[in-house]
Amino acid sequence: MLALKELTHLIQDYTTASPLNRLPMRDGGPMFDEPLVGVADGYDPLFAQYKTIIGFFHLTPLEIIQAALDNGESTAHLGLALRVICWALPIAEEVRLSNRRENRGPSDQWAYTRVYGQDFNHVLRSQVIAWLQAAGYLAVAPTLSPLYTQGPTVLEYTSAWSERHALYAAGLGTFSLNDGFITPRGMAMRCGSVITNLPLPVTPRPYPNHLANCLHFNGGACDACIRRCPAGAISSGGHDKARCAEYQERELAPLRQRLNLPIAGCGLCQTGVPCEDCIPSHTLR
Ligand code: B12
Ligand code: SF4
Ligand code: SF4
Repeated sequence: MLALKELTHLIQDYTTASPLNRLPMRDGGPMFDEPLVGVADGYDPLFAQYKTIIGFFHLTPLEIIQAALDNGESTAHLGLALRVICWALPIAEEVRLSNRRENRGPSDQWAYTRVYGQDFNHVLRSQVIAWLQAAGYLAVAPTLSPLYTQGPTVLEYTSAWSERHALYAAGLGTFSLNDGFITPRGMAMRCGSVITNLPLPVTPRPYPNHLANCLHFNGGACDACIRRCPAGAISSGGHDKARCAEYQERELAPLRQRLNLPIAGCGLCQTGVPCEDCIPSHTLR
């Protein structure tokens, strides 16, 4: 049986070695450092709560894996276990440093990581599925499932499977003032997940609440991301998603055209801030 340690090494080694995890520039370095890996119990009551916290359209791991089985088959196929394998891909230093220097929109490296990094993340999802299936287990990546939707078809600026909420369940970090997810390797990261019936040990959730890693909520009086946001989309009241999305759509159009990218993300609130590459409360103690 595939053990968690073995699977973690497979994910980490694959990320480190993959030529797809490289910036598409001359002598381009890696987009992501070695990933963090965690495992949530697919039956954790949190997933049912997400139907209230996020919306009724948000799917549970059981709903996703059931839909992947032939219609009418029972969940006896699952055996006793239902697990959500989650990872965070910390954005590499070169990319983060380049974005730190910007103040109106992303660096070229950050913009490439949004698109090519997400392509790599999809390849990693498929690879994790292949390893699990080769070991004889069921495996589905929620965001590759036909059930997955995002944007106006569910509710504007949300989705039927929030990767960050899965990571929260797996103990990989917490949310923050600006909505970004802060892992032990910081907020500058992309993330993914795969649901399986491989009975892996569930990783502990060490954080007292869903905002614990953000200095703003634990005595640090931090407003760094408020000051970093060129759109004025972050305030002490939180993150204005519409303002953030509209800014990216409107102001990043010339950059998208110049780099020939279908989409670009600004990410200034994720770089040049105390939570960029660590849990800030821990470093300030
Ligand atoms: C829609 C979307 C957007 C929208 C809305 C973002 C949002 N905050 O939801 C827009 C276009 C604005 C956006 C922008 C960006 N995005 Co985006 N986006 C998504 C997408 C497709 C879905 C997000 C979703 O479903 N959200 C659900 C809502 C409900 O989440 P929420 O409002 O943040 O959650 C709050 C509540 O749940 C609340 N809460 C209240 N009570 C409770 C109780 C409990 C127990 C818990 C757990 C939570 C909770 O806490 C949360 C924070 O306030 C995901 C991919 C995916 N499928 O997950 C990527 C994703 C969230 N985006 C990502 C990134 C990188 C970005 C950008 C940095 C752009 C870029 N690439 O440079 C910016 C960052 C903006 C920001 N400050 O958040 C990453 C996250 C990285 C990170 N460190 O958090 C994701 C996960 C993509 C990926 N696969 O890695 N994005
Ligand atoms: S910059 Fe400060 S306030 Fe903003 S998310 Fe990070 S720790 Fe929280
Ligand atoms: S909130 Fe949106 S617009 Fe503001 S810095 Fe973050 S990604 Fe950029």
